[in-house]
Amino acid sequence: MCIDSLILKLHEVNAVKFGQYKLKSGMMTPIYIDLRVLVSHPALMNQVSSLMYQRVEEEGLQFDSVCGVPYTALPIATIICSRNELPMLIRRKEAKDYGTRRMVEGSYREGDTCLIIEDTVTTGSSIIETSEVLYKEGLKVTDAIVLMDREQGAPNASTTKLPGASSEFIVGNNTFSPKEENGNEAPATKKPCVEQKLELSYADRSKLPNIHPLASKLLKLMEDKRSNLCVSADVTSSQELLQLADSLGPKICVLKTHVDILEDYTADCGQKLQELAEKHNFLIFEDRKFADIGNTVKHQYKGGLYQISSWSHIVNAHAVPGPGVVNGLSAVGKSLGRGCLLIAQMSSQGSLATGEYTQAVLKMAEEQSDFVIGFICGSKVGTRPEFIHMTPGVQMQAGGDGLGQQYSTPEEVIHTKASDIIIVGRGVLEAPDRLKAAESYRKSGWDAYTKRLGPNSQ
Ligand code: 5BU
Repeated sequence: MCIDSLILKLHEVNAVKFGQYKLKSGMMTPIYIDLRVLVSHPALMNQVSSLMYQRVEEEGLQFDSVCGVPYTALPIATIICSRNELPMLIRRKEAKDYGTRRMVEGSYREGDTCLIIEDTVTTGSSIIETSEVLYKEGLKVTDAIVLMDREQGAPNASTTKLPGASSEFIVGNNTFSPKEENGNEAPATKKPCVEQKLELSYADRSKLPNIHPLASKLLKLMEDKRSNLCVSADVTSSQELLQLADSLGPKICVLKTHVDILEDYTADCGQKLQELAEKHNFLIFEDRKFADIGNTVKHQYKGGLYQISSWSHIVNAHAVPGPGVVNGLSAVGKSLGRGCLLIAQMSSQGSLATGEYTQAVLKMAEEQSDFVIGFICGSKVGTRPEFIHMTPGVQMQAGGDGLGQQYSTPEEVIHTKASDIIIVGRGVLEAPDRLKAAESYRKSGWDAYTKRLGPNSQ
């Protein structure tokens, strides 16, 4: 079967429609593609699977196993593997919680190669995400076969390798110009090879068209200062806090505070913190963890003793109350250019913020991305490169503190778990030389980031 007749069939079952549609990213597209309905049309499923496998054979692709990007491509991969007796792997979709739950099911050995099957690509982010998960399990992803490419790739797309790939990333795909609604036949085209940048740098991400201005500013200053270190300044005197901010300022991208543990807070402290943030080009993040109804958090954010919104660029919130908590904070902070991190996971042992809860937090963030700039999490949980992932529970040695805190190393957090920013408290505060410790955390975090970007990074 040729690609033209397949498209007509997809059109018949409403898997492909033509018109003007808005994508989740806000981008407009003339083609609406939703291949999730395919599972209800077994003959079409078989045809799609055959066509995709035909392409695998034409390209002469070599691999040890096949992995479908969940969920839509999963049954397609299953059919391909069943018919051709190929070993398959299943990538778990749920975000990885703290701990060591397996993210890839099936039998494989370190260094095995894997072919990815995907139904539709817009920016390629889900392929990248799946290949990152496989890579972290020791697998090499060399190729991906995609049924449809919208050709609306991420900005600044350029060549790079999949993590662990032994050859350039080849998406063997069939792009097409649809038969237009006016009946004019537009020729179907075949495009054998698309190369996409898989890991955007902080600088690339700061320039994304839909990024929140505060997230953009943060990513830019991280690149400029070569720092993905946030120091958690958990001290109890204002003087010590300001002195820390001034001495560690050049090393950090964010200074995190718990203003309510200060014994002597006055408005002057907030003012001086802001001046130091300007002087050393970092952002202030008050780790307030708002978790009440919208109307209450509005007051807690703006008023009271601390007037947090007047001096803190970033705050965070639990998603437990529902979207109202973000609406309340946004009512105060949005016009001030502030941003909020949603707590998607916590570093403490036995945390309830896992699995479906984490997924619900991601959804809430997507729906409120005019104020939410990212997440507190243990590992990268969302795929939108506009969101910033910040991870607490970081020390040079993995372990714990006896009160439930669990530590991972900067390398694990930034390289293995693909988070963006390490949050370090006692690792710096309890060191004999805080400045030296901050520099060594900055360097570890930055080295892990450049390693993650790989040899093709600018
Ligand atoms: P530590 O000294 O590096 O363990 O300090 C970690 C800081 O991060 C501390 O201020 C905590 O309140 C904060 N934190 C955390 O540890 N884990 C979480 O999940 C969140 C915040 Br949210």
